[in-house]
Amino acid sequence: ENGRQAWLRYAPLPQGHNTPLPSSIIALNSSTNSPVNTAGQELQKGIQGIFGKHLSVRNTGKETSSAVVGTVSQFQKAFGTSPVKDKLEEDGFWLNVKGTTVQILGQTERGALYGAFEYLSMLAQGNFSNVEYAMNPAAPVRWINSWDNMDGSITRGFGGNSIFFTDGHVISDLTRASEYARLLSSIRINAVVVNDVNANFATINPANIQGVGRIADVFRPYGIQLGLSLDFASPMELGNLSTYDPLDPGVIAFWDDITKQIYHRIPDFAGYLVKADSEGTPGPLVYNRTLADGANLFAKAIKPFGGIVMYRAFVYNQLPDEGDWKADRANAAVNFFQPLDGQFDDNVIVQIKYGPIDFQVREPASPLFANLLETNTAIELQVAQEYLGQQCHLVYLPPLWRTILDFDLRVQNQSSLVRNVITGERFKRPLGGSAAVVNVGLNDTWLGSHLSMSNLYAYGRLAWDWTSDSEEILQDWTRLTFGLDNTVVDTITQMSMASWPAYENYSGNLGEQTLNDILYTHFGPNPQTLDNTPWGQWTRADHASIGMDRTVSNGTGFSGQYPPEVAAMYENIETTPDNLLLWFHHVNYTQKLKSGKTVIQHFYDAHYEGAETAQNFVTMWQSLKGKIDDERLEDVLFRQVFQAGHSIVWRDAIVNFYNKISGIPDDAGRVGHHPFRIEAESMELSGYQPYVVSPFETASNSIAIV
Ligand code: BDP
Repeated sequence: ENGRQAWLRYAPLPQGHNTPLPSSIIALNSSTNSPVNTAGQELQKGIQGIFGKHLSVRNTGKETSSAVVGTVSQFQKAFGTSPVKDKLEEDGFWLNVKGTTVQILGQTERGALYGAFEYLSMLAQGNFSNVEYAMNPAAPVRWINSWDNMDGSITRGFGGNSIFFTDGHVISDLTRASEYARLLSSIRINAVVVNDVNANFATINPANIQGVGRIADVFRPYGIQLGLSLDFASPMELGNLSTYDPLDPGVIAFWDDITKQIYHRIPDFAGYLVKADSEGTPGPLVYNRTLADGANLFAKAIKPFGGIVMYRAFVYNQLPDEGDWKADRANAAVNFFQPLDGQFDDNVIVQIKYGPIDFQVREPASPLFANLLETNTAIELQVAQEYLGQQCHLVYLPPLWRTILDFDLRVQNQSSLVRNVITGERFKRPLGGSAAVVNVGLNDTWLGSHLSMSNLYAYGRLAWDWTSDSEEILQDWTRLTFGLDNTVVDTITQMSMASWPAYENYSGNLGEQTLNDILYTHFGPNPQTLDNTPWGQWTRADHASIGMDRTVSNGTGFSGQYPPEVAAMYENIETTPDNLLLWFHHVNYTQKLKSGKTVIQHFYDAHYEGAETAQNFVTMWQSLKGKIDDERLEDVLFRQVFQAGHSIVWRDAIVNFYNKISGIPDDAGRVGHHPFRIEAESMELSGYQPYVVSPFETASNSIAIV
């Protein structure tokens, strides 16, 4: 149990079973690249694992007492009629289980494969009910963005090196890429962009197009399409042109040609992802062209082949000269993109990070979702826990994601939930959906942590249906990953559901963002970097007050980017929810919250509470000994012990910091007092000297030993 099978273990059921099973599998397409063929193999493998029963896979036969998998039209051809009563959309499927007769039919082959995984997921969880239903996706784009680099490293990768690249080319053994595709198809992901958004032009040289073509080949049987991130300056770097101006005929011809080469090798290529004019990447603004000019350049090249362009809204330049309190990076996306609404081609989707800054522990929903009414949009989430403990901390993310996706932006004073915007439903857009940054690597656990895999599983389930319940998804995942024992399911549920609030409590409260090291690691506490970096993630804390005034009346004007009802809510301290108070307002540490506590006392209490919850995770996890395999038990325990310790590092650094700059004591007398702690400098030291550290909050009493 090293985790490599993730949630597709097909472990034998604990008490055996006596439910009659189909006596054979009929897969209505047997060509090796076909997802229906894959579905047949997967059914065989799953039933073998779960029940120890070997079923043969055929491509014709008698329907009764068989599990038949195929498309609706393949079924009609084979059996004369279709049993499907509901409308199926692209990628949708129909599952009909009547005792030993099972029909799994997709609108497309990919949908049929999804249906097979759905049936297997039921069986693996011991659910033998008769069912009959159709399922359709919330949106056509359910993508993953890998931030893998050609040298084999992964940007913000915490689970080993790339499963796709090494040394400037595609790796020869693509076994892991194929296993990854299997996992992803079981959660109904339909495309993976394989290279980092900070793209390398070499990815699209002729040899590498052949290489990524091999990745597409191993993805294809699982219904996963391949996408690529582009370097906007490739016409210069790779094509030897003197410009990359998006309106230049030579540049247009360059991209037409590259696109042709890609489709020649990968006929089902999904599309491009573009990060331009952002954090130093080249883009159309260099030539005084608009971001729409940039996006449409690729859209036109790829349109004849049916591909799409995901153009990222993560573009910002509002970095202040010192003292410029109006500057606010949060304003950038709307400032850049809103004036271009209606100018993007129909096969462009603007891909928007969930909040206006950058994957922080708490952000308001990006107001850009409310400002693009004639443009396709998608939400960008991050399974990679870049700012959220980097897979060394348990942080179950769906509750955070749902907070954003369920937020009502009240565009034109009508219900406008973010999830209904991105699916295209609210503004009647033809395309939309989501992308998640996922950092799987060569580690057997994929993400470096067994428990973090619940985030990947849940992302797929939510991208298919944003109304799915975070806790139910988690419980399905737990049963599939760790077995059916109720104590195991309850314990992992309790830990996971408490984990995002705990992390927020010990890492940064009241909309302050994650107070971590923003300059380099994005990991441990470093509250001072937030106001001393060029990245624009500010707390604006001084000795008396804290928070960033983003009101229209006094601040940066950000709150005015929301439609009137929401803008009015955030403009006013009284109506701003406590958990975003310091995101929108600059207040005294003594400001009273709705809870009745002061801001500073809330900081102290929350940090102690969050760290205490993380301590409890250790004992909760230890209680599972004997109920799950030792290998994964020990591996997770190691991480939980780390999290417990690191949460104390977090707690003490942040409370010491605010205690010192505000000078306001903790009502409960905890800050600075650690009755059970033996300070290193108080010990008898041999060969060590006390040392005053800087920044002061990184050691208790500011003293370490060296
Ligand atoms: C930041 C990451 C950086 C990414 C950037 C992005 O630290 O590595 O390139 O986001 O999303 O959070 O483009």
